Amino acid sequence: TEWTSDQLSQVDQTVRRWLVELGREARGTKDQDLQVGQKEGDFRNIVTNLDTTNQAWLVDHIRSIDLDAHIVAEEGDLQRPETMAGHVWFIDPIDGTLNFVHEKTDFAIMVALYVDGKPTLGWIAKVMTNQVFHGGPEIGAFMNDQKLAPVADLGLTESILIVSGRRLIAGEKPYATLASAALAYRVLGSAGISFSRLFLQQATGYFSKLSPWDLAAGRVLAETLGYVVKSLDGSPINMLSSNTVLIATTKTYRESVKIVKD
Ligand code: 2AM
Ligand code: CA
Ligand code: CA
Ligand code: CA
Repeated sequence: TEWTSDQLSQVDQTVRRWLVELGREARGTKDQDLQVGQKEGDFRNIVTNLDTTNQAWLVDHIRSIDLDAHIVAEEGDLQRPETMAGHVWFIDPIDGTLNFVHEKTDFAIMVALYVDGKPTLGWIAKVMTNQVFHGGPEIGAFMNDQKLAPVADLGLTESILIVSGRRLIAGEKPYATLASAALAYRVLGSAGISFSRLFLQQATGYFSKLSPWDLAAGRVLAETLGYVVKSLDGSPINMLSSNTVLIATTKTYRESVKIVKD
C-alpha cells in the first residue's frame, strides 16, 4: 500500500518521537550499565547491550506501525529481504558505538524507509545535542522543527571533506588523494555525525565505504537537500550491500571524479 504525503508526515513525526525517547535513555546510560562486546574477533569492532536493545525496540515499533515492513539492521540475525520491493526499513541502533563508549559524544541513532527502492524517509538522531535530522523528498528535510537550507555548491578547495580514517591510514588510494586535495579533511568515527555536518553545510563531501544501515538515512536526507550520492565510477548504489560512495555537492563530486581519474 502506498503512503500519501500526509501519512509520510505522520510517520516522520512518529519515528522522530521514538528517537527522542531512545536518545534520552542513551544519555542516561551509566558506564556500569554498559556491557561491551567484540564482533568478528576485532577489538575495534564493538557492540554494547544498548545497540541490541535499541534495535529490538525499533524493530517492534516499526512492525507496530507497518505490517508490510521488511527490515535491514546491523545487529543480530534478522532475516534480510532479498530485494528492495515494498517497504524496506534500515536501522543502525547506535552509529559510532566506539565514540558512544569512549567519548560519550558524536554517536547517532539512524532509521530509514525506502519504498520500492526509492529513498523515502530518513532520521538521524544526534543524541548528545538532542537534534534529529529527518524528512525526505516528499516533505523536505529538517533539523528538529527547522527546515534545512538547500546546499551551496562549494568545491573541494572551498570546504572540508570527511573521510573514513581507517581506510585513509590503510593507504587505500582515493582516500588520501581526495583528502589532500580538499581544503581540510576530518575523521569523525560516525557516519551519522558525518552526514549531520553535511546537512549543516560544515563540510562539502563525505567519502567512505558504508554498510546499508550507515548510508540509508543519510542518503535520503542528502538527496533531498541536493547532494549527489554516488560511487566515483558512477555505478549505481545497491542498498542491500556495502557501497564506496561520495556524498557531496555537485561541484565537489565532479572535481573528485576528475582528480581520481588523473
Ligand atoms: P558503527 O559504530 O555503527 O559500527 C563508518 O565509519 C561507520 O563504520 C561508522 O559509523 C561505524 O558505525 C562503522 N565502523 C567503525 N569502525 C568499525 C569497525 N572496526 N568495523 C566495522 N564497522 C566500523
Ligand atoms: Ca558496529
Ligand atoms: Ca554505523
Ligand atoms: Ca551501529
